[in-house]
Amino acid sequence: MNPIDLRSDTITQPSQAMREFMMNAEVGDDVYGEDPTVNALQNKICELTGKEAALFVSSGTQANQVSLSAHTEPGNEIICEYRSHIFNYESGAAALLSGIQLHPLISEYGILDLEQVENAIRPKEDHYPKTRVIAVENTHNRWGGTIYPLEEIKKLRLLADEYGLLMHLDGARLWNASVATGVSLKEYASFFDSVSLCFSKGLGAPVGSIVVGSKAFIRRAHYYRKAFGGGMRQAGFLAAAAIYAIDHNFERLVDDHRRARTLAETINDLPPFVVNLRTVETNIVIIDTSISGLSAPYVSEKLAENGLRVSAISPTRLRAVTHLHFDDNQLDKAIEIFKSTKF
Ligand code: TLP
Repeated sequence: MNPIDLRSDTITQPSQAMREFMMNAEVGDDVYGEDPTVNALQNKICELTGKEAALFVSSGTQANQVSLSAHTEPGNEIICEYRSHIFNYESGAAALLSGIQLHPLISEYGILDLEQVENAIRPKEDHYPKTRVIAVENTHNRWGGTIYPLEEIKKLRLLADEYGLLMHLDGARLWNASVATGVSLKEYASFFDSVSLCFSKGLGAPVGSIVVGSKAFIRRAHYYRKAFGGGMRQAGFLAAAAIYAIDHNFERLVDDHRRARTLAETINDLPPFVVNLRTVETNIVIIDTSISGLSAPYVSEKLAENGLRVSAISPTRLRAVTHLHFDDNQLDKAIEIFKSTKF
């Protein structure tokens, strides 16, 4: 039997219907701006987010990094959250590619404290780096798929405006936040200068992300995409998968959220493991193994032996992510494996 794979929502395979849609895509050279399917995707996302312009890119990391480059000059500083993807999981790219530094702030659930942010904004004096951008993540991966409340985003925007700062949203899973809250992508995006979105997470496309913002911002992002080696040619095959994914797999994210909730509640009731249910707002479940005295890598190895794959994201924390291929049947099996595994 194939193992149940909850390491990430990135592991899904394109369905037959998605493959056929990809295969039939009209394509052209996107470096010349001549791929009709890439252009159609970019227009579709502009409509969905209410932004002037969009740029299809190869990955969520590239979407974030072209955005940061387009917003900054070397030596600038970005305020972000300490568990954020741009700080932890992008291979030091902000320093490597843009020559900027990140100023991470400790938070609860990925939601920045306004006073802390205000204190982190540098005085305009030559000893200091220039603070340029406030970056937030919604949903927040390492915090367990938490949603950044719209009211907090609004307050942050007011603060950013007061200090003349830009705002970037790592919205790799903004789809999940939108489906869970009913807040449209457009409404979320309206508070940001740039937003990145991924097609290869819960939406189930094989490759691809996009970044949106003003025309002037996207012009700069376009330069950096090329400079970072991200200019793709007949990329319409991939853009077609993204179009298909939005049309077929966006609304169904509620099912992933429901299954994550059930999984979280069940695991939390099993004596050796703890899930902070406050964090389970979308499709990610973080399981704390510390009370059991067992390490997360050990627990993950034991589960894998019994056919369930999850990732150990720290010595005492496991991550399980629900997705397109994880149905109710698999949910029952996953719970059974958790209950029956001898740790
Ligand atoms: N996250 C991946 C890993 O990198 C951890 C995952 O399995 O969840 N922003 C956020 C919030 C993300 O979670 C990710 C991917 C990215 C950006 C980067 O996307 P890719 O992997 O396409 O570069």
